[in-house]
Amino acid sequence: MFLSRFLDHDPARPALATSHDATATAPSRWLTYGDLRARGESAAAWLASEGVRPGDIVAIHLENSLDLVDAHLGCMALGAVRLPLNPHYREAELTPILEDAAPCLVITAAPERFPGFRSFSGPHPAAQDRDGAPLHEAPDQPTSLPADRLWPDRDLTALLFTSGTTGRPKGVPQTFSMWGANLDALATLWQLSGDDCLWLALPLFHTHGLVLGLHGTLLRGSRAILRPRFEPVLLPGEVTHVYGVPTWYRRWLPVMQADPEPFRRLTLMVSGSDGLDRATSDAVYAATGHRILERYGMTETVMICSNPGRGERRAGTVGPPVPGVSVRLVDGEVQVSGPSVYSGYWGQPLRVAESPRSGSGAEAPAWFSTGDAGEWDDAGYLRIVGRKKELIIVGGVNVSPAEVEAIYAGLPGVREVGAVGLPDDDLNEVVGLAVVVDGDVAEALAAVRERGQMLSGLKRPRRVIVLDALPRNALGKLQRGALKAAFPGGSAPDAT
Ligand code: MCA
Ligand code: AMP
Repeated sequence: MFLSRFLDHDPARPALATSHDATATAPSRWLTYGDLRARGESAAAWLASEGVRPGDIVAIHLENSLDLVDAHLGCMALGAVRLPLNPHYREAELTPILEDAAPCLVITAAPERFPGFRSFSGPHPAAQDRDGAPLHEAPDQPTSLPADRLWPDRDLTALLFTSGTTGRPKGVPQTFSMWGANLDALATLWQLSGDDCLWLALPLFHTHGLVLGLHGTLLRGSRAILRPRFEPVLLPGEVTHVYGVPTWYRRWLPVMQADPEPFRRLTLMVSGSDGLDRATSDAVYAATGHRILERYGMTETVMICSNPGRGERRAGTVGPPVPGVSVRLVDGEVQVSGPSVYSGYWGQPLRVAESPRSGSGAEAPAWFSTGDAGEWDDAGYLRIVGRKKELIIVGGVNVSPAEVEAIYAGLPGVREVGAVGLPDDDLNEVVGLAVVVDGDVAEALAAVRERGQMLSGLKRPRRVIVLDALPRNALGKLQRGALKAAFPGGSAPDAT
């Protein structure tokens, strides 16, 4: 159903452009739906020739690019399960994911980073250069599979790893059925149409970019301009929609204020993945006349709540529940149920089987606890007021304090460390690290700095302080609120 809707679009319809030129006013070439289908089938033939079978897990370790899209389409056409990997990740961050998911193949531009894995670095037969011209012909490669082996109807389509609070990332199986109803509900709520053109600079290894951005576009038959990464540039005239994180809008603000026209003519600006501050929302509104649409979701649930496309958007709230999703607050914690909620972490027992069911009867929902603290306003819009889970969100990227702390375990000269999120005007939060030193402070701090290189940039501590001891309660549990307050300019103690 999900795939057939993509396959049924008019093959001549423009679908995707990749733009590497930040100043380009319009993409030089659009790939059509027919092109994407052909590229997917060609990539599937290549994957099959590499021994990949339907249901196998294929890791995709590439920056946003046409190669990346080809890899996704190829897996979809063959029925393989995609494992998107964050190319910023260092070895220590990739290892647990590779151990848990055990992909049969890694598609990467850096095969030396995957010793022990069968990886592929060159362009496969469908790969093309930046302007869409073929990079090479591969007459020896099979270029097609029989039609009955293509685009199989398999529900499990991707594994997205998300920061676990234990420090070990957890794989969330993603199914087309989780995505379908949710994306359709959002399309109605946001008044999306096949004529939209999305500026897609979100990384395609998260739900936000992959599911809402790429798959939302392909499902509706609209268009996207894929960018390698976010830069606060003026938008090409064709763009109608932007999905971004709060950091983007703050970085864009001076550009919008200097030249608001390209932003005024947009139809929709969406912010999610973290809370958007009122000042940025108001400043964007003043500059462009657009009230940014805030919505709230998770890898485990797709989108939970959203402000409407038409109707009142309330800044500082994430809106009412998305149609089809049930949301309740239990002791202030947001809980969710519905068809878009995942059914269990990869390699762990099914969540439904172990969750207490509320109500009675087989139809009663199993509620998923998000770890986010919320409250309803008088119009039934949800406000996210904090987190009950130990999580730091840096520029929309989740960072588990436990994962950061584990990196420093056993470091000579360092007795213990504690990681917290500190407020940041650009990234919302950055990681702060408190260190208890054994011996020479300068040496210990140099070692801490060096060890930090084992983490990707956004997870790396930006502020480091030395303390005599970490604040702990009588049971020895780290008091993260008190630890935050120990940083100069740190925030007051909170629930974490
Ligand atoms: C950049 N770095 C990263 C990432 N991006 N590290 C880990 N993960 C990343 N995603 C590293 C770079 O390698 C660099 O390291 C350092 O951070 C600073 O890079 P810089 O180029 O300055 O960063 P940037 O390009 O300015 O990126 C910041 C950004 C971008 C614009 C905020 O990360 C971004 O677009 N984030 C969106 C994230 C997102 O899509 N989140 C959705 C997940 P070094 O110093 O070593 O060079 S949440 C989700 O999906 C749920 C469902 C939801 O609700 O949306
Ligand atoms: P992830 O696990 O990467 O999908 O991140 C999901 C988490 O991001 C949620 O549990 C929230 O803590 C946070 N989040 C997503 N959207 C919002 C939002 N609009 N406001 C506040 N937090 C958000």
